[in-house]
Amino acid sequence: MRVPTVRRVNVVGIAAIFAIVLLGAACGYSPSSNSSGTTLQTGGADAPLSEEATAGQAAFDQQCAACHTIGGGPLVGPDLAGITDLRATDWLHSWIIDPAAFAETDPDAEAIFTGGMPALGLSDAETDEVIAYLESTSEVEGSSAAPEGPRDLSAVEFDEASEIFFNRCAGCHGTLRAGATGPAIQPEDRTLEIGTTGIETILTKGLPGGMPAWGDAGILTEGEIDLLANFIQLDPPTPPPLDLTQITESWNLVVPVADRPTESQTARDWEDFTGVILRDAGQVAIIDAGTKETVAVIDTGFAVHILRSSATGRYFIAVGRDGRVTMIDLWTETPEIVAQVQGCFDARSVEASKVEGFEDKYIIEGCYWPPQYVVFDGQTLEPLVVHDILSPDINGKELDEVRVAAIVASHFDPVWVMGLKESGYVGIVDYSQPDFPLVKKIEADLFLHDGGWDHTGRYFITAANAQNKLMVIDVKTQELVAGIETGKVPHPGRGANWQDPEFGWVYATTHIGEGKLTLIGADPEGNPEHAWKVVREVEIPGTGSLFLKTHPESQWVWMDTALSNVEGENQQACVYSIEKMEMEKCFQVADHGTVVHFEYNKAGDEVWISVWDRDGEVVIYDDETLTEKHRITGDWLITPTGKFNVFNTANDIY
Ligand code: DHE
Repeated sequence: MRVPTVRRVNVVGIAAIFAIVLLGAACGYSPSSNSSGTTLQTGGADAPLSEEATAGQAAFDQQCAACHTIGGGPLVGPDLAGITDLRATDWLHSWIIDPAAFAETDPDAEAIFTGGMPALGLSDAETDEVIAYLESTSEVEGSSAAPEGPRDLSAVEFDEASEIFFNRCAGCHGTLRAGATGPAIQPEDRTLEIGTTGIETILTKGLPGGMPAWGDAGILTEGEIDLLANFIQLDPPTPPPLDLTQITESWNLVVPVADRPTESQTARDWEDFTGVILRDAGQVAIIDAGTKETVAVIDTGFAVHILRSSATGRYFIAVGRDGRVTMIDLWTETPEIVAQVQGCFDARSVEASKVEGFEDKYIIEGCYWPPQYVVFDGQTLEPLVVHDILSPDINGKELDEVRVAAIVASHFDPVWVMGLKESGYVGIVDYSQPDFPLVKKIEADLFLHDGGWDHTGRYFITAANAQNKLMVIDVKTQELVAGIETGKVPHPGRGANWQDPEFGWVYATTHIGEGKLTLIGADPEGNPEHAWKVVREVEIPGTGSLFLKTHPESQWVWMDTALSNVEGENQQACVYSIEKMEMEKCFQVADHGTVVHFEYNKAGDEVWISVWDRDGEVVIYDDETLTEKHRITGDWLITPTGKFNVFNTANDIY
């Protein structure tokens, strides 16, 4: 029997982050279940199992045991002891094959379907084997003990657990655990009901829908899992605020402007430098895309997330998960840090002022925590202002946490445009006004995440990924123009723009939750009948992708299959042909790690790809022939993720 495999993460973060998106859809958690226990048991009948039941047991252990026990009490899903006495075989079959679809046709299924249990992808035969195994356990009695609640944590343990939560969980579940990309995991609505054993099992084994197996992957120790399992059943600590005075205290002007060169000191083409994030090393490598030489490896701080370029390209600005912003000067002989500051405790986005007259003048940082944005001087990072962004969401629901997601800078107006994740608004900050106010909040949809410009730079397109939509904002008129369903959890990165032979200009995204490239018409003037509608859907192997990229000079669109749950499939890249309007090919980039994120060189004739692993690589392909041209390796190349070419990033070429 073929049992679909659940790939385990091997680098900190990958599915750790994105696939966790699907955690909410991972298991059939039945809140009405009242039988519970403390021991994890996945079987129990003494009689020898039939061949069918034996195969079913293997499938159960692999696909179901993270959520269900048989006689051990509920985990995320109910204890399945005696389930075959309760439900007919046909009923169970339909439920296991696709609970959501079954719930639409069967009232009993509808009554218990919480949206939690996913279709596991089992064939009819495999499903029958699982049912045969469940039948073989029909003598086992369910446990009725109450879930084991949390133990008291000492102050030291609580602090340690808070830190683990912040590093591993807060990105998806929110600092206050109210959910966003992942589901809410607050004590009252989830974790107390699951109990310590259940949570430990989930943290160790992951969930079929994508929650990473932190324990099995060797990322969290048993001790850390114990701490975390108890911690998330206790009320979350209120994270501290960070005001302008504190931010200013963190400011370190390493090289004053007067001491910096007034023209470039390097003989290299610094506009063709590519910054490579070395995520777990807390570093950024600067590589000369022309010679492929590593020009500098710079310590920037904890889990650097992205780089952006100042308008002229002279400065790289890095932002890390610790909220630290680092400014790197590329005009010195060797690139070096000229200023650093911490505007948030947790952050993912940073951007520069880009409109004419404001080049290299200001920098904005969007915080995950506290709910605020901070504006800095664009030469020194001196903090200028902090603005609170906490507000009710677009439906009027009061919130305790609103995170700044993607930020883009207009090339036409002195504004930054940013997704306000939990509240579902897109905010517009006018940096030509004193005090850098949030001048407009446009209703979009909930849980805004990443996004970028259309080919004209007039429309900001951002994923409301919990709604499976791309939202289109006309930044000129400051209005929402469309919300388009594209597939399961769209994840455009900044997206990709090109001219489709049939539909003219399009913008595209791949998806975290399914193997699909979706193109939407993005030419409201030339092709109004197709504008902001899905015009093409192309299947990608695997079950999820993170990033895609193209270039005005290219005839290809590159994308990863990083979230595939098929062994090895996460190590390939796929290339879509713009001319042929179909997938050209997918091929293996590495035999280790996870292949992720694409960037072009300045000329647009090479594509750079990261192999995200402790033994990381950056693999460079000739964009015309699609053949490998160069492979950068080395002990220092630890967990490369995002790559940002100076010219392309400063000019928003994607
Ligand atoms: Fe990212 C962009 C948030 C996990 C690599 N990521 C972004 C942006 C946001 C974001 C809001 C858009 C920034 C902008 O344009 O201003 N990312 C988050 C998360 O909340 C999430 C899901 C969980 C977390 O805890 O961080 C997350 N991101 C990841 C990863 O696991 C990745 C693959 C590796 C890493 O760094 O941890 C990752 N994110 C990236 C990259 C970009 C990015 C490379 C920029 C793409 C681009 O081409 O611009």
